[in-house]
Amino acid sequence: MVSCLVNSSFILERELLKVSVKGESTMKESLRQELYEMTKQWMIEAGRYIKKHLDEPLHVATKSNPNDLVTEMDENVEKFFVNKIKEAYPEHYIFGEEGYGDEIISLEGIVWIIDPIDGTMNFVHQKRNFAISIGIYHEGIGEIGLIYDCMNDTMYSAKRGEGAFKNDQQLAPLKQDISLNESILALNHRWLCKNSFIDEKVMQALIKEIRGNRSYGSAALEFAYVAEGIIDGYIAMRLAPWDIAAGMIIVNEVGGVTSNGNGEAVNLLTRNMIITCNAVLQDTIINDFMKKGKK
Ligand code: 2AM
Ligand code: CA
Repeated sequence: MVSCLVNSSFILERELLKVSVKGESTMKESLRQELYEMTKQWMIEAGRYIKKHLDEPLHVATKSNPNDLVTEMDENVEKFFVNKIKEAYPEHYIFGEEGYGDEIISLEGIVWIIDPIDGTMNFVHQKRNFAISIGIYHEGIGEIGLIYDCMNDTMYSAKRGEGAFKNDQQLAPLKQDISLNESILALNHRWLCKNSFIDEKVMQALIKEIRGNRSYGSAALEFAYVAEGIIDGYIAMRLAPWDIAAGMIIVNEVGGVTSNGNGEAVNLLTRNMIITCNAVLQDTIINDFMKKGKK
């Protein structure tokens, strides 16, 4: 827990570095394929471990606020990946939520961005609706995105430039012409209550415009559902790099876009306001709502 707090304060002080899910990369294809296959196997193994120990009593602690939970399962799963990665690829860097990886100050080299359990509150309260999320970046370019919903044995995956998949099924490109009043958006209640980032009345107007809203409580799964096309967009007020690193790569592979609330590239070394959806919805939501309501 302490290391996580240290982690959060460090990243706020770090130099800004814009990242990309596009562009040219020099990662060798053979290495990328190896990382992709091996990481999927490790995630399935970690999922088996989680399911095996699911009914054991948990010690639940809090981090940045009383609703920001961490359990020994979050820590054990992160340690599992750190051990595997450090043994197989000692030259790679690891940026993990629970702080067992490295102190990351830039995205140079190969950086694994790991959330061992995304949706810890769901894990604790529901024992479902959580996921393991791993994004692998090379020189700041997202190469591999993997989100594993172990309770449903569903793996969302993508390699840059090769499409996105739900298990073995390739995901269709996002519809680009969907209007706001036909859209389902994922967001949580914070947008609609008084808060320090945005005028809640402006966001209430957005809710009145859309067809429906959902809140799943796992940013990684919300990205995966955008990629799958079962929701049309997801907005979140403050997400950490590990919440979004894999999802950005997967959404990009179906023609979606991810940015901060100003429409700028996300900074993967700090927390960001996040919007992920198709480019037309992004333009409307940012210009007609987020920018208008910004405090
Ligand atoms: P986590 O479960 O890995 O902490 C919940 O709405 C979503 O927001 C989850 O994906 C959760 O990730 C993420 N989140 C990011 N920062 C959070 C915080 N400070 N408190 C609670 N959830 C947070
Ligand atoms: Ca987590």
